[in-house]
Amino acid sequence: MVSKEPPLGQTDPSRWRLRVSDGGRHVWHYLRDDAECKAWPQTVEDKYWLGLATDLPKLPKAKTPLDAAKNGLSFYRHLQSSDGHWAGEYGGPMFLLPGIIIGMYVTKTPIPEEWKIEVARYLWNRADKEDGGWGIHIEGCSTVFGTALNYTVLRLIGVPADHPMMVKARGTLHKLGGAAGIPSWGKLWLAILNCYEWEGMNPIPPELWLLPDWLPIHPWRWWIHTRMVYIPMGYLWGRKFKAEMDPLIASLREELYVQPYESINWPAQRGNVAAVDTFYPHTKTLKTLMALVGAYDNCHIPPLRKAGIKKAYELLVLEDENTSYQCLGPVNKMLNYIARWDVEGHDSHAMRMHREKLKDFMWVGAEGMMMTGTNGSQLWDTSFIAQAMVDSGLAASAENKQLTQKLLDWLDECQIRDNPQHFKSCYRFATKGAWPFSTKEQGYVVSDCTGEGLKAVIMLQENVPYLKKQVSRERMHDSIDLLLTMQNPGGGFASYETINGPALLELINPAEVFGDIMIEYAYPECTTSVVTALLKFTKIDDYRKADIKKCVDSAVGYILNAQRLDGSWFGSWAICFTYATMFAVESLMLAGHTYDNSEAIRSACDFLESKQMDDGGWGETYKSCELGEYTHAEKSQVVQTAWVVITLLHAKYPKKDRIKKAVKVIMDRQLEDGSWKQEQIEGIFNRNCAISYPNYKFSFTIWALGKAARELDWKS
Ligand code: LAN
Repeated sequence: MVSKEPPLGQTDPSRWRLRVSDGGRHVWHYLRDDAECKAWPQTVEDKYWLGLATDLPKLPKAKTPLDAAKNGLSFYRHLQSSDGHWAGEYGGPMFLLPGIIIGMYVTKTPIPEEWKIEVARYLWNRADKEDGGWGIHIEGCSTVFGTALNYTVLRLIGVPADHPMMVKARGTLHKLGGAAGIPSWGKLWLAILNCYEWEGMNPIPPELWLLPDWLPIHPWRWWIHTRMVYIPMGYLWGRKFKAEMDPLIASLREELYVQPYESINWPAQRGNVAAVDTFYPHTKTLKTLMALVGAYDNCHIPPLRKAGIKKAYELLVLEDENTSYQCLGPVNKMLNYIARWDVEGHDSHAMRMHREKLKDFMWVGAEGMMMTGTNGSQLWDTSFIAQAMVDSGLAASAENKQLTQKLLDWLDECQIRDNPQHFKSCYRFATKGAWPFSTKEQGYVVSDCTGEGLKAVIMLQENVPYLKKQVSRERMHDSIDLLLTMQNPGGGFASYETINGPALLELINPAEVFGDIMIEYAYPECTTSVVTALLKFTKIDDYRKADIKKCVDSAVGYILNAQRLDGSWFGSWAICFTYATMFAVESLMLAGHTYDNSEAIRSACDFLESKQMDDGGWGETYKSCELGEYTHAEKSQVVQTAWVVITLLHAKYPKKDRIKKAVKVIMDRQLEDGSWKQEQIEGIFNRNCAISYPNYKFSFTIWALGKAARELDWKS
């Protein structure tokens, strides 16, 4: 570490409170007033996430897996929010804070003092111990993308350029070639800040939105995250938006590059992306396309450009309104924010709403304040603990009654009842009957979130006698109807929509740092989640039985097809093979496959067996996702060990001693208060960026322990 103290100091951690409202919306508040602090005491939930001592009692050491599960839950119940869901720190990516800080700076939105202090502390804590730079995510090596942008953030919030931490980070940036070689999304943020010239960027013509919908490359066919980001990008590029010049920006222009700003040949930087940053290099197709679009741009037709800008703006307004200004994710949130400010200035209703909803993305953790990957992972985390509690029998016990009731209330409230307000006009998929990933307000369907939400509700309502059947069959039918429309011709399910564009579109993926982002793909995790939900539903209801059977049969065909020769499934949304294999085996088991009758299950078990570590656990790193090859972690991980225990129990794997050894790993790592320590990062997206799911170390461990307690004989 270059300096012993964070550059702007630290706020008083005892003044932070997480306020939960409106169906899971969570916002951190800093209380300056002593009386207010007293009137609103910190909860265990607040303290836990802030990294403060929770002072929960030591529990008697668990001797059996069931006791360990109970101890786990007796800790984890204290983290339940007042409205019934579980909140959590959804950090990991290191390219999000720059969006919010640059976005607020260029729109002259005041940045609260406590944010500045805690953001600086976060970046200080997260700087690479050796070189002082930042990567694309918290476990990655330093890159130009991470270092140039986070360096910029620190400067914008008031850290001086001669601070030792900045000197070191700048040295690393310059060694990597300076900001000229930043990937295209970084070029965009710097151009918006007026620290990079727009001619240094490949064109993003908003006219694309004027093309007829039937064209195979029309952006409505792209993966939703990609197109929702390229809408405001198109607007801002079309407008050549840039921040008003000031002395700080002038200074950054000199700090970020290895040569004087004025001497940089900007058009030559379009294809300049540092080697450390490149995950998916520009293809020949993209280069040719960019040359053509560049030629068009030189002689573009102004009324057409104007119409493209207008169309992009209309679409982003519809997105804001559909999501109550949360937006699909943090990147389009901030780009939309800037675009709206450009048109409406500071004081419109839209800008006030947008400003309010900035807070949802700012999370304070033990290391400081970060911007999160979405406005939370509320539904996702809550539905797993619900299932873990039912599967382990803990939901039915008297001491968990209140907690379980609140949990169901929240899941009930979270289901989306209608289609989006603006629907076909902005190419949205239906949402009636959906469960989202985070909150109802954010309002997007995700296939597996709907699957997990539905499963959680069915499991609670059918297995916990004291709960009312709050979610009616009609509402479940809405979910079924929706899920059935999400299947792709090959039987698989994608994330937010069906696959709407040709795979060849990947050849024009312009974001060098991500892979597989241009269209939707069928994913084993999404498909298996939907299959298990459908199969659980058929056990309680006959609705659309024949349609469900047909859907499940072809989905199972897809799952079997997606199995690798070594018996594993590749995970796209968490790390990695252990994760996807868990989902796949559960769904195959529900579809009638067993260890005895199914080669697929046996080979999955063989695969997992071959990766068991000496201590009995499993551990893989994010490199598995990047390389497509199982990559052992140095040490086994409780979360991945729990996934495998669940898998092997589903499979009825006969070598019980191996499972028991793994269960012991989870038990041995449990702390005296019933919790588990945070280990390596758990999640991934777009092949190359890791993301944290800190709640997994509770939901899946409790689930594995509870399930093992019920299904294995612990007397012998
Ligand atoms: C997520 C988080 C949840 C995840 C699962 C539900 C786990 C998955 O099974 C389906 C895909 C989904 C919904 C998903 C998609 C991509 C997201 C939204 C993220 C990984 C969280 C952050 C990420 C988003 C793309 C980050 C913003 C960056 C951009 C590249 C726009």
